[in-house]
Amino acid sequence: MAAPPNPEMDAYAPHEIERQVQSFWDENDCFRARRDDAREKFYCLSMFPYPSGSLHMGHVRNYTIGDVISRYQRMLGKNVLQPMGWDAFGLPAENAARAGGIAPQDWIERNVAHMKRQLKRLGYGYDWQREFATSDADYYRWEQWFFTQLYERGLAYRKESWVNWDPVDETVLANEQVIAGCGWRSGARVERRRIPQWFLRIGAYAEQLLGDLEHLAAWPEQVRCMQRNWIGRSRGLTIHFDLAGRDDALTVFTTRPDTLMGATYLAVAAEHPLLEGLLGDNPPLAELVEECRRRPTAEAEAMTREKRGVDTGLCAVHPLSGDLLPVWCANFVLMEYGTGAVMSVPAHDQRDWEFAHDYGLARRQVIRPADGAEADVAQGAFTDKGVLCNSGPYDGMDFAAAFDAILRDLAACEHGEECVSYRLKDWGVSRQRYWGAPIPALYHGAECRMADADDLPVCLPRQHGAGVLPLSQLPDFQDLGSDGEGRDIVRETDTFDTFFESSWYYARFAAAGRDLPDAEAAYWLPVDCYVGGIEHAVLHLLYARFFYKLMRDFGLVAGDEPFTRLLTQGMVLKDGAKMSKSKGNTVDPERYIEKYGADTVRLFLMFAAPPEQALEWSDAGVEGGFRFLRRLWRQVTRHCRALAAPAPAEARPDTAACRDLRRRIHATIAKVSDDYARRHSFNTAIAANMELSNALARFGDDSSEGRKVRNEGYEAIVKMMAPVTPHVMHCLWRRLGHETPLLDCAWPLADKRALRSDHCEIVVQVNGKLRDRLRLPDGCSRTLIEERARSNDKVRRFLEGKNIVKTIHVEGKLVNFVAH
Ligand code: ANZ
Repeated sequence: MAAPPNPEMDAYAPHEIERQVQSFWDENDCFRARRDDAREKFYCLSMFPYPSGSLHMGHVRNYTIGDVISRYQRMLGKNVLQPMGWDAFGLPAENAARAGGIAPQDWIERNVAHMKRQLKRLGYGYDWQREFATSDADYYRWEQWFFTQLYERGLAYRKESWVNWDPVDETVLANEQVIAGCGWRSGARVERRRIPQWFLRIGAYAEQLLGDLEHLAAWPEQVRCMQRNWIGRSRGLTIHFDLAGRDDALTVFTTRPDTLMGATYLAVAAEHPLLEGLLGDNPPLAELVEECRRRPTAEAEAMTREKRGVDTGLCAVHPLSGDLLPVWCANFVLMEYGTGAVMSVPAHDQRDWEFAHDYGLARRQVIRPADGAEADVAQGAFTDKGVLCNSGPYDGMDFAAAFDAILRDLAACEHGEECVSYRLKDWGVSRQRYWGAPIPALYHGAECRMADADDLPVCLPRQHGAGVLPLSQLPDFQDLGSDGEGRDIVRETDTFDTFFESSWYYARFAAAGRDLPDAEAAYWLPVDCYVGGIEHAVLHLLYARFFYKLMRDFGLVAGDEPFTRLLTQGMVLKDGAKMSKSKGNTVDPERYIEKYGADTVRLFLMFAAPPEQALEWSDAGVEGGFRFLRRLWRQVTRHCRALAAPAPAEARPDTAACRDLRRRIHATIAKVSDDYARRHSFNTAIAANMELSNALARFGDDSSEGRKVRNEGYEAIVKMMAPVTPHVMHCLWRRLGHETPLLDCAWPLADKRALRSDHCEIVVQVNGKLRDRLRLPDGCSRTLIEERARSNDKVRRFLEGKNIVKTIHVEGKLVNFVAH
């Protein structure tokens, strides 16, 4: 039964519609996700936002994609979970507090309230029962507990280490937060400092993190490749060089042991412990060490900076030739990689070549090109792998043979062994900030202990206003009196890197309680589809994978990987440039919602580009989206009104046109289903629906048969557009006479019989060239088809004066005349 036409509802009034439909969803608790072991689950997660103030268009795009996927999966009959929360810790809240005199907690709360209202206005189907902010003590309590467990098992440790220090933000920076020697936020020149820091042993999981990338078939190859490079596995040797006149040895790491006979000096990093006893007698060395201390370690910078070095005065003994090699300190050697020391082979490594050139050090060629050509190492290093020369017993060997032979000989004299090195460093999780989760360690004098489980959470003390201080400057937080043995108890004042919170939030969303393991989390995990920006390709996604493996090894979750499928959405551009606050080219989503409604904004974002590609913002495009919805609204309204009256008695159905239209409807269903399911190609799916709606508008048959087909068409469009523009489609579905909410309707299935045609199209070729197409009823004989093809005007011209020597006939498809 069609709903009675309501004159007031006749114009498309998006705001009114959206308000009503959202209250319907709220009142019926439509998005509450409940575990149901009998049903297949689908966990769709979009990267949760930092509550910085208000949503920008990038968020809106991200969350629309996630919502469309969630609603589509629900129509496929799956039990869907789509949660949302807030990544609330981090510097901006602290900075805002300083600038605005407001407590970080209050600033976050205010922003969360505003952004939540915006998300609701956009109609996203989130299970808000599961909402949390990572700054809730109730949230970080569990991760503090987990950290104590990692510590017990040696997977978290404390070590003095060099850090990049931002003197303005007064914080340690990760290498990738140092850009051209300056802090990424403050722009201040970064300094080097040595302080005790907490680390997680991600290095112990490097091999698994690398190997399991191969199983992530539904991740973009680009992201897997970036992770592979970031982990940076290198197979090589560690070689021990005895130091002349001393008892100790210097160990280097090399991936090119084939060049060992060409090593002419060794070089160590400025932070290498070997230098400690030498600085007093060597002022230039002390000066270089001091200079390096002031510079950040960012790898990219170390590669490009001017090469500087000082002779340490030490000599090393070549383990195979017995030659003495000078030991230098050089600013291009990184303490964090390999062993912090290298054997330098100027003839075959460009950095070594330049350094040797600048400091007048020897060069010795030991590799020549495999094709017999000459390499002029006086002009620059020859860095390819080739054939060994000037290398005594190894002459003539290729890289692989030399690797094995030299390894064998070094192993025999206990001067070397095989070694795999990773570029991936253990993850430094300490931050010297206020607005983060406190690290739950205590110091009894010099002894470090973890807080008892009963004493968790270690809560962040509340601070007000402009004077927000790091925890190390809050005596009340730190000083806990003394223990039974008379030692002072002092609390750790570092807080966790905020990547810590985002490494497991997906598991907390899935859980019924606050802690893992949890039966409900076991049901929902892993995330079936994770949607977010490519900028998280390395750090966040690597840490989250690492955490999942840790949790698995503690028996808290099952499986190896947290995210089965990853969808990285493209950027939103304005006039070709990334839309961003710093560029001042943002458009405010709220303004457009105000003007056109949320459905139009959602439609535009899904229509203007496929999810993975960049999307150019266009006011005309938004306007176009609105016009489409308004037109569809009118069409369906008109159609429903027509249905309310009996079909005119004189109207005879145009059977052929009805059949054509049905074919078109079902062909669209098949195409759109494929676009949604296989390719996430929502833009082409929407385009197909637009074309179908045009075809329906043109279809004039008002017989009862014609109305039936038209109705079938509109119902299909409404269902297929439901994930994208759920509010307006919800209402149109009602108007089409349905009680069951659209949200829970089954996705339409293409009727194979309707797809079948009673005509076929035959391509006609002469000598393989297309000359015409024939439309013929099914069931024509071969002879008749060939006869029609031959007598066709466009074909006849090309056959004139020629002999048909052969006719190739592919049934139902093609006729090709071979004629000379
Ligand atoms: C001798 C040699 C000869 C090297 C040659 C290269 C070419 P990947 O492959 O990226 O792992 N290296 C080792 N530790 C280093 C450190 N702490 N700082 C700077 N450089 C370091 O790089 C391994 C190569 O980088 C090693 O192999 C070493 O130089 C250098 F023709 O050893 B090679």
